[in-house]
Amino acid sequence: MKFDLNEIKDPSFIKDLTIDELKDLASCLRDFIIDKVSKNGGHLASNLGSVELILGMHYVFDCHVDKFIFDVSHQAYVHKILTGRGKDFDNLRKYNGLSGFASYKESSFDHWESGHSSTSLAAQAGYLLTRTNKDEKVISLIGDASINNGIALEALNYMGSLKGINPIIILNDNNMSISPSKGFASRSFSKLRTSNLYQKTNNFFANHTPTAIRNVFHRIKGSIKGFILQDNYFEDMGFDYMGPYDGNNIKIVIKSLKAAKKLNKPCIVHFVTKKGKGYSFAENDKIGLYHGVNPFSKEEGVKIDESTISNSLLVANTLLEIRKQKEFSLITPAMIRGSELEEFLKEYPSSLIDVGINEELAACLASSMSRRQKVVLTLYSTFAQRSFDFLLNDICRTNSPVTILIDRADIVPTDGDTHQGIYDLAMFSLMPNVSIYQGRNQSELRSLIKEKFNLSSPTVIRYSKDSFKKEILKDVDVSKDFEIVKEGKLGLIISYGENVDYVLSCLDDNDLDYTLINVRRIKPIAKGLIDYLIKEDKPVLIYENVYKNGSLGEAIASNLAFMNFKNRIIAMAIDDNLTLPCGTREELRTLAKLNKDEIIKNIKLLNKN
Ligand SMILES: Cc1ncc(C[n+]2csc(CCOP(=O)(O)OP(=O)(O)O)c2C)c(N)n1
Repeated sequence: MKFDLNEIKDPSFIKDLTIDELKDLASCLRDFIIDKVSKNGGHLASNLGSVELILGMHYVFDCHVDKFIFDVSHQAYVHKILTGRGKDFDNLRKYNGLSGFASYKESSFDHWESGHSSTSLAAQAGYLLTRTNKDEKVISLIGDASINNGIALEALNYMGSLKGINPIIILNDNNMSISPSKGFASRSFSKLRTSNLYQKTNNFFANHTPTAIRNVFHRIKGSIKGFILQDNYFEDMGFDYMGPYDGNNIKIVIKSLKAAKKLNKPCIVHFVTKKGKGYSFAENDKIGLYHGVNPFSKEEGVKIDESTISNSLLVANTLLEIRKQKEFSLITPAMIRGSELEEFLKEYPSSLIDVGINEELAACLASSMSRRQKVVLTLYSTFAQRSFDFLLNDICRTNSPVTILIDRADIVPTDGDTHQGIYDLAMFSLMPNVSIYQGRNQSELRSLIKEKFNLSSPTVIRYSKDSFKKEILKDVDVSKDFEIVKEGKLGLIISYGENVDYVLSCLDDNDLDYTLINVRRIKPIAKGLIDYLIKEDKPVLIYENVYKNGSLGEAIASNLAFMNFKNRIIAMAIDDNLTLPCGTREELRTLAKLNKDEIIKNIKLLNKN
């Protein structure tokens, strides 16, 4: 049977389908997802792996009454299609297009938007505590890596102790985060998963037996489970545990979800799925290449562009260079793939610590380890927010010499407002003892990492999610905190990172006679910069791609105000309350009034009486 997924307006129709028709629908959904993601990029493997689970949720529960909560919500494409958004997939992750995550704006069937991992169980508790219709079920879908994060475990612990709220948690266990999952719990799942006899018996009973026999099995199952698996921490936390079941078998999924629905107790239904199911390249992927992808050829699979190099890889290569000379530990929270640390892992496996999706743990660990050895911590700007207290209280307050590498800083294209790198500067700006750097290009970035590596205080080095043509890198003298890129008579323009050359091209193309300053140290404000501005005594414009509160512009303006500076100061940054959706960097700069037209407009204002 064929389905036109663009025509689906409401998921209710699936309740009338036979198992064979549901299998056809699953296959159609997979083809559709592979096709659309190959054209637009997006989260591929997680969506392919969870097709039957989400079909099962919509089959067994009623999304008009019940609330579905997707963890991260990177795997919610099937839910989007079934709730009427199939027709919008040509604009997936484009400006004004469909978000790659659940979105309140997009649909009244999306009850939790996060983009950040492991919040679904807390959200589920919130919905259950505020429920007025006692027939409403609240069901969360969470991956095996995300359930091991601190907040997820806190929510489990909390919900397990509550009477009468009966959460249903669907655990989607593919033994993968982006790369293979980490930690004790992952080993414990793996014990559950690989107890083949147990799983096969489970699936057999879920699939074949009438309810009465299944109930008998359910009763004796505890002792089999105890014998084979010894313990199960979900049960210790107050949940009824069901599974593990084959989560890519729609018949089994439906039967087990129906059983969970009837149970009326807090329960976890554990499904084992195949990440990337239905697309052989993704099924065979061991490193997470198909977790999130850029557009690619369906026939050839994802190809790595050898002519360019991302900032992430450049940083990883620089760390390898340093590691060859000097021992240090490198901590990453589940981002071996995103931070391109595969080579580092291969060369120095015992120096690379992957703590799973636990940014708080990563930062706290970095602080204590740094008391005895050199530590580098890599974090995406947006996920660094999760570790705010540990960065502030444990690393910066204590002046611990941790090098913190902030990837995906500044405006981030395509992922939307949950993944922007525009807040970390404000966050670090208020922390004591920390120095914050950014390089104008890859040569500068590499030199900054090498030069600032041995500082005895917390050091942040930011870089964007960008790739550049491969070229021979130069050693740049970064001992000066700022450099004059070009001199002009009418005023002074200050920027940092790749924005320096963005502004430079704007000045050159329009013959604007202004001095351009590349700042390498953002905090404390580059040594000598304020004195230089006072001495020059000209209007100043500061151009950044971060949130205005806590920006360099704000810091320079307040410093100059204290010095009784009389010239005009304009700070171009992202205004309060503006969040940046999906789009190219240029589209987002335009939305934030930070494109070249706006730069020119503001430069003209500098000298206006
Ligand atoms: C706080 C936070 N850290 C990191 C990420 C990046 N991230 C997105 S999905 C993902 C892996 C999730 O693994 P799992 O929960 O097992 O789901 P799967 O994708 O395997 O289905 C990671 C690390 C994130 N979204 N949020």
